[in-house]
Amino acid sequence: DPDSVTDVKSITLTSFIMRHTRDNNLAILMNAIQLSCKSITRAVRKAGIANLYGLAGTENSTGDAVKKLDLLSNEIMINALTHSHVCSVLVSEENEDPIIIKENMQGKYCVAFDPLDGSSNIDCNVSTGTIFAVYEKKEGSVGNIEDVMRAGIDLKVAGYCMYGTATELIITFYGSGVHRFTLDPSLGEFIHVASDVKMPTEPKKIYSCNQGNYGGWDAPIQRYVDGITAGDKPYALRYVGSMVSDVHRTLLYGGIFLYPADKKSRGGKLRVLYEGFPMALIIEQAGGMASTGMFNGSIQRVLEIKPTSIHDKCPIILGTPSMVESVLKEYTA
Ligand code: P6P
Repeated sequence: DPDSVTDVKSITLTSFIMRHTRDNNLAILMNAIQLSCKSITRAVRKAGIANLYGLAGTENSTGDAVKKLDLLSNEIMINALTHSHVCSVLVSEENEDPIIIKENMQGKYCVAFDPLDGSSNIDCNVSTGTIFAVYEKKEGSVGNIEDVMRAGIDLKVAGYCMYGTATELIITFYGSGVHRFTLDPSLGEFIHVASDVKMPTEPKKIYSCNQGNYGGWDAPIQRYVDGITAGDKPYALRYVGSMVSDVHRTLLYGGIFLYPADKKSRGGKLRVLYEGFPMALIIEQAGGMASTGMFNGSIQRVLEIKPTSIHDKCPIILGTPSMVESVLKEYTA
């Protein structure tokens, strides 16, 4: 694992990884991931011109059948990770079944990812992102689903790339803090911006949720939102509808992001392996908190959930610890 970082400003992600990672395989993995993010950035940013918007099956100017951006992003990720020769199991939001890499191309990592989260927003140019979570294969495993049916506390690496005004990459190595990089398109390099990123101790009073679902939430969640929007100094509501954007703002400004369970879906909407776990690890490593609220009969830390299938869902309440705790207190009120 990377040792604690000192002042490493203005170096690239590649040199950051090489300087701080004793493990050559991790360096190769992070290069495959950053290459994917650069390729997806390019696809996302030229979508309008290259007629990549919209549904699969449309044709571009040369008559080629173009893929929907999220299918293209998925292929980019799968190809880069497969040809890195350091992965054995891949789980993608776009693939029903896990991808087991061929024996002669296997390596020690298992990666769960959402190649283009929030892609329903792409047609109106709202920011989207790639989310990834990395386990090491279990001792002696030949690479199978059991390598990823594990709690989030077993993760080695987690991160996301946000395709916003700038392309930003947030990466955490479990136990070594959160690091922030911004893509310099003229160099094609992710430039190191900050290490050991921490949530602000003076958080902005922002809550982030789909208020439209209020009617289906459990009463404690409704009571919490009623409380923070009452009186003469209510919280501000900020909701992009792209998890990467809403979590990135919460990480940097403070506040709380909630996607609770509701009457229709008791597990909420967000996926454990490639949304809940990576975002929870990043927020916790930055000094925040990530809980499920009441879920399957108990209030759980997101990272301690034991997934039973690769597309499991879980409710998520994450952000500034005092705010998350205020939600949990409503369950015992
Ligand atoms: P809703 C995007 O579709 C996504 O998976 C997350 O990125 C986002 O946080 C959530 O769903 C938005 O869901 O129901 O509010 O549209």
